Amino acid sequence: MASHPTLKTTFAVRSEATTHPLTSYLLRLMDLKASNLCLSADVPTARELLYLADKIGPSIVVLKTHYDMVSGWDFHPDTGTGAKLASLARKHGFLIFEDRKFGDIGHTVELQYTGGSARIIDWAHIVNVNMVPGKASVASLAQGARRWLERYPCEVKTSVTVGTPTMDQFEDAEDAKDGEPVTVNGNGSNMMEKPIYAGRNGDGRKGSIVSITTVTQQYESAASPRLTKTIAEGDESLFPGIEEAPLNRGLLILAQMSSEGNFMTREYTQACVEAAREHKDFVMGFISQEALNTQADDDFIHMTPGCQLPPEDEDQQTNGKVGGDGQGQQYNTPYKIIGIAGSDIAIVGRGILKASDPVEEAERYRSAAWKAYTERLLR
Ligand code: S5P
Repeated sequence: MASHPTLKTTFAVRSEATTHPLTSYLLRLMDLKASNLCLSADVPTARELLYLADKIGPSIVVLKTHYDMVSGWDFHPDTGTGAKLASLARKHGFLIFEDRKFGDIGHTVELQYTGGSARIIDWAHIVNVNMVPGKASVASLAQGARRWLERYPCEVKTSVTVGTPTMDQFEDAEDAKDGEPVTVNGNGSNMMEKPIYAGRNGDGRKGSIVSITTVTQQYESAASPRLTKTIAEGDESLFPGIEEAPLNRGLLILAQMSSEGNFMTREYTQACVEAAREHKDFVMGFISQEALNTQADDDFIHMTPGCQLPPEDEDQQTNGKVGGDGQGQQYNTPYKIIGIAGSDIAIVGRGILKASDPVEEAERYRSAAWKAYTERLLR
């Protein structure tokens, strides 16, 4: 690991220096939560994923998903699993990183990122790319994110609810014909109600309303105050002390891997760094095993998987390597990854997920990774 000023600079100061809005936000979140931990939530069902995100959310700054290993994933854009994760992310203050490792030609990866049933870009703040096909995949993902952001201000969010009417709705709908829409609200959102009557009385007057279908259309602007508003105290659905994450999306380039005998050469890693420098407005940094900032103005963030702690009574400092999983995965301690190799965020999956108390274990990892960072600053 080459020596670089970012290794000795606090996350708070780095958050002010970086030009990437999402990197800046993440660094502030890290400082606020005293956490540089990412949970790799590799669980088989959507129910477990949402449960873990809610329970472990307070300890982490990034939640990493593999949506394609999750059964029961609900693809509904407004009420599905992605949307639910996004609301837990707002509640606990973490970013969602879909570990999709896009690895195809540019045109294909752009469509995989922005389209399909999963519509990854809608709910994942961060994704990553396996750059083996070449730098064009990075350029195409950047283009996809740019186009998505440009479309966003005009996007109409439509939600439909069906329910029994309230007194107000009853009065509003009094004069309407059966099934005919009535506009009842015009302040920025359009709300249309279609009253359905049980039948007509003998005198030609309408019978009682049995259901009201409410169609709400909201136009969310990128310049909306939602983005700059500091979260009001007492609102439990929003993490206090910081505004909501910006809409800007971010990319991590898979520059090095944790698996034994992988084929990522030094030349490949160097090409990843060059691609990152060419797309600084979109690339946040790397999935790597060490810090890769070398030029004076490099301010990339590094996230490192292959992380486990030895059992509680063992000294992690004398034991940088902690074995593997028998399937090629290799593990190092947070001390080695953050303190020695200079990475910023430790990614932990089974080390936490397989513990008898994953919530408590996540705190043990958070505290070890944070200690490794604070000690690195002083060393
Ligand atoms: O080099 C890598 C890159 C990644 S993103 N090695 C990895 O293990 N990962 C991912 O990190 C992997 O796909 C898995 O989701 C997680 C590690 O999980 P763990 O259970 O071994 O901690």
